Amino acid sequence: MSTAPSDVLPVMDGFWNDDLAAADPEIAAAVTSELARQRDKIELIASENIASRAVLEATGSVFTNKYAEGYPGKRYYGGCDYADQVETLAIERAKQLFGCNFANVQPNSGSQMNQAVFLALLEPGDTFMGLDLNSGGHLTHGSPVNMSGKWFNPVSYGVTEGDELIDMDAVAATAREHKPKLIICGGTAYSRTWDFGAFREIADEVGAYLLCDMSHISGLVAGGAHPSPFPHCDIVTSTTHKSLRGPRSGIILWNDEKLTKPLNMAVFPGLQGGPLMHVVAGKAVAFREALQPEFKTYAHRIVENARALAASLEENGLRIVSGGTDNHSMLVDLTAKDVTGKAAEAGLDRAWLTCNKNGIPFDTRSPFVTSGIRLGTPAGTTRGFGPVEFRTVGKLIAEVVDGLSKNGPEGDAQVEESVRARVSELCSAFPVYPGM
Ligand code: DSN
Repeated sequence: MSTAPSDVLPVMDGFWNDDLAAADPEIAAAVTSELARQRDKIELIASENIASRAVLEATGSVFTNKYAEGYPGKRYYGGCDYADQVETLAIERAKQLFGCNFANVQPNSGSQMNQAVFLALLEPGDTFMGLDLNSGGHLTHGSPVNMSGKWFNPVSYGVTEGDELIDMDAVAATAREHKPKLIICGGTAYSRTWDFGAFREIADEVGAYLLCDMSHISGLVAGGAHPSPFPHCDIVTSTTHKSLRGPRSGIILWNDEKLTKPLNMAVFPGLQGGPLMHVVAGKAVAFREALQPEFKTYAHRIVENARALAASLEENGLRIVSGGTDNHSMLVDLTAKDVTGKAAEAGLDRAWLTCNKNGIPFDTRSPFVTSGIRLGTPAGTTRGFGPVEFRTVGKLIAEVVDGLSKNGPEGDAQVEESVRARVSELCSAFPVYPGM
């Protein structure tokens, strides 16, 4: 057999050597622009963060190439020695971080981790309870447009109109009436402490499984800045890219061995094929980071910063839903300013403050318009902002909103220019990915 090189190249020129800029200038330009955006604007989207270089490197690693269907030690493919190492490390670190007995680190996303719980515990048509989307719940907790709401029977609970807090008596009454098989606690726009013990009592009374989707607060739980859903909850799910500051992905955690087979089987082969091993590697790195003592400081700082931001917004004339925050996030009600969430998101973006429009409880506007914005402090805290900087951010937001209130959706260009300059000063003082 000839060992002479073929005269037909099996790969295109530069395949082994070119970096992205050489191989694909258009995508490289978009990546460079996105880096500049993350550097130059203040990220206030409560579900976003700035992952470490190490997380990015692991997530962009050669594990991209590897199929590893199955679980460590029981794979359907050869060559999984290092994949097994990575996944085992991720599992062990997740268990240590959250103080539980079992972890599945394969879900590709938040939606898939929650779908896996449904597949493991429920039959189509079964009744479950979750926080209403309009009260800060998540699409996968029973929205009529999501599979959870189409294939199952969701019964929602919400916040009360007076104090905008979850009324646990109402949760108990709804559970007694509908006898759900599963109760979900956790949400995407609820800024108060979750009383997991109270949910446990209700779940026990009606014989329901209790799931906490702690996606938004998992970094706070890891760092001891929010009570843990364990031991109260049967199953805990979390995305890994929010306050936990890992790659975009999901995990499932539990304590009872009886749940191991149904949950693992639901993830693979129930819903997914080969796990994204490069992302599992990124998760392992993020869990290691979150196990360091500095992460506790980070988690507490997120909450301290959120309180400073909420206080500053209130002092500058903006209403915070439920009167404040206990976690990383807050909803700002713009009704009194006669400004929509849509206009505020656009105006703040022009001033280099990035956030998302968000419905407030009992909002009369559509989800595409809304009467509020949602703000969060995890990303700003990662770049080094403290309460002083977040107080300034609150003032800058109020200035932009006042411009919108006076002038309508086009806002006040002078004010927005002046805010942009002060945002730039803050961003330069707290650089993101220096040296990248
Ligand atoms: N889209 C996420 C959030 O922003 O909260 C939840 O999936």
